[in-house]
Amino acid sequence: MGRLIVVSNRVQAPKDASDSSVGGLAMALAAALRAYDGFWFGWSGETTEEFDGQMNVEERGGVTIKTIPLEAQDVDEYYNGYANKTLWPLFHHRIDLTAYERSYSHGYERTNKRFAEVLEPMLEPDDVVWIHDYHLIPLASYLRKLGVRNRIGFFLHTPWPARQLLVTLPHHGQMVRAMGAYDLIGFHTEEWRGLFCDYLIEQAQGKRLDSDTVAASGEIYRTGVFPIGIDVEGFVEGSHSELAIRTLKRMNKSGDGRSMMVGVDRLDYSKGIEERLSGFEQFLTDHEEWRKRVFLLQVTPLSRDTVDSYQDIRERLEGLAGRVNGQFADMDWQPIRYLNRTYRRDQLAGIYRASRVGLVTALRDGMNLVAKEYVAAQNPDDPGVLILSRFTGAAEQMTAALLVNPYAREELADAIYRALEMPLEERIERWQSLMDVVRHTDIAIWRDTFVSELQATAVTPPRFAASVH
Ligand code: GDG
Repeated sequence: MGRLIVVSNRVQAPKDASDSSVGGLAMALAAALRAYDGFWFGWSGETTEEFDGQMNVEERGGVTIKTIPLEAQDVDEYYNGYANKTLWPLFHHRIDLTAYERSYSHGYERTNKRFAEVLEPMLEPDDVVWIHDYHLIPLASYLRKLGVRNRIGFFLHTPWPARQLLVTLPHHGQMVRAMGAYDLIGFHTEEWRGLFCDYLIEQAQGKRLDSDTVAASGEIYRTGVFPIGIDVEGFVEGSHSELAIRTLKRMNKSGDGRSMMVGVDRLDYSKGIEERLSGFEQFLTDHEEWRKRVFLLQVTPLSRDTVDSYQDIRERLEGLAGRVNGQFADMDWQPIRYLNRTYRRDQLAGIYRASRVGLVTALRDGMNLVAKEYVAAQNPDDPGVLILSRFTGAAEQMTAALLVNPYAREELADAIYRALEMPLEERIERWQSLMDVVRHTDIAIWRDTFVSELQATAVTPPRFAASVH
């Protein structure tokens, strides 16, 4: 195949193969770009007064990165606005937090159009273009209008919302029609794909052509399910690194024989951290015998902290953690260690391995990689137990976890009790089955399957250029 061109809002290429400052996704895409000799295009993260067409080009760890700055108004309306205040909450079923501002949608279209105008002249006829995530949904439609005929694929990292919620978005029809410009649209799960097809069939009077394909509004939508995974070997190796072992020892020492539970999430209202703390509070209320014998380490790096709803959730979490600690702590024990900081990947692996229970209680999550990392970091002879929300994409595959409804405080409390009391034999059995899933859906499989399916699609006929307005 020709070159692979990856496009995402932010570009996070690693310095080299051992760079642990970036996530597994960035590592995997960088590896693909090295193999296919393409480049990675996106926003530099910088703001400029007026965009003058100037692009930054650099080589990082064998990958070519091409980025552009955005004007302050674009950052405000496209990134903070439409992406993070409109689409993110809507796609996570939070229409109560969704902002429907016309200026945001204009900024979103304007920025996508700009991305297309900068990208188009750099494309060669055999290039395959892979666009990522909700920031860039209409990008292919703008590329088609500029005459691009290359194969273009899209992967959504978030859930797709239920039709009844999506119709609250002004111009939802226009957004979905623009997706007809893609040759392949990928989701993490059958559930998200099903909701997308349901919209096409019920709302846009579409016709199912086969299990993957729907015709609607004069377009053909080819969909696929590609569950993302982690770099399993890298993570397992990381969990044996010197730093991980040191971290494990440090945690065991500071735990002083108590069982540790862990939560690792960006500070985001979709991650169900409040519900998790409430479930833990309920557990401590129900099981006096466990007080002082267990604690929860909640690692929560701040994210999107210029957005109001993120400041609100931050305040609520601080209040809740303080309240639970105030109520239950003693001079030599505190039930919740709540941290707003990040750790290196190997340190995280050590923390996961030291934890008797991993808590993933998202209220809605495209996949959730923490669930997979937690499993990969465990000691096979004495593994911890994963408690996993039914509302994550990961729950579709990781059925050997203790699956919970995080909205139900008492159910969560019961699951914590069950996890802490679980006999070794059952822990090993569940872990083996989870580890099989994690291994069989790793990040390289995800990436290669998507790229080869995209490559195998028929070349887009020039229909789209005329049909989008
Ligand atoms: C989106 C979708 C989908 C967290 N704290 C630290 C740290 N992290 C890393 C974790 C994990 C990653 O961040 C978070 O990934 P998730 O998948 O859990 O969630 P999102 O950030 O919301 O990701 C999600 C994903 O895209 C991929 O498609 O699964 O559903 O929302 O890798 O380890 N990493 C380090 N230090 C930290 O303190 N190094």
